[in-house]
Amino acid sequence: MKAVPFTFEIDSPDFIPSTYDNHIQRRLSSMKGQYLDQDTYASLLAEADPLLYEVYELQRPTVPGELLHGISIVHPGKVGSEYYMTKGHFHEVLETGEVYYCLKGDGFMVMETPEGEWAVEALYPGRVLYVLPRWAHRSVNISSDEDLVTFFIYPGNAGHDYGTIEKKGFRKLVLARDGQPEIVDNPRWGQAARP
Ligand code: S6P
Ligand code: ZN
Repeated sequence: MKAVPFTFEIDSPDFIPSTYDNHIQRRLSSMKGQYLDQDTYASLLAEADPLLYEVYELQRPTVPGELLHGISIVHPGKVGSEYYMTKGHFHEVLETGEVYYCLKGDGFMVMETPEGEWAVEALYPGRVLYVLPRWAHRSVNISSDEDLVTFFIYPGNAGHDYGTIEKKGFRKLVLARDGQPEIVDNPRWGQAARP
């Protein structure tokens, strides 16, 4: 791990950073229970396990004072009428904020608190989004042909709680209707893990 100030560039084709430590790839199989159309999810998975999104992380100590950062790339695609999206998570240290800066593409950040507040914010190039402490967050790519690329940065000690979303899902979904994204209530909320 570098012990001097360091930099990286993200202007290379496909927005892959010039330097990174971890390359995380998440596939359809990691989204069990999250998509509304469970039959389509199962039939797609029976044929292939497409890559939904990738994260390039710069490794730093997971302690207060450090800032973890990197690039997230959600590819275009759909499961039924629901767009490719990230798993989404709360931070383990719930009172942790996170900044996203959209570099490319067209999407939404779906957010909610444990108390049931929700918000959906557009992501487009040049837009900065501050995800408040306590808010779970999931990026959704609503483009039919372009990656959704964001730079993210958050405190080193935040940790991740994926389990709550894996079990319950998000309260809101983004679905395509007549070619346009629509925010709808998630009828499976609270039981996402159930087949
Ligand atoms: C981490 C930050 C992003 C996400 C990435 C993938 O706190 O929010 O780096 O990790 O967008 O999403 P997920 O939900 O699979 O971690
Ligand atoms: Zn996060």
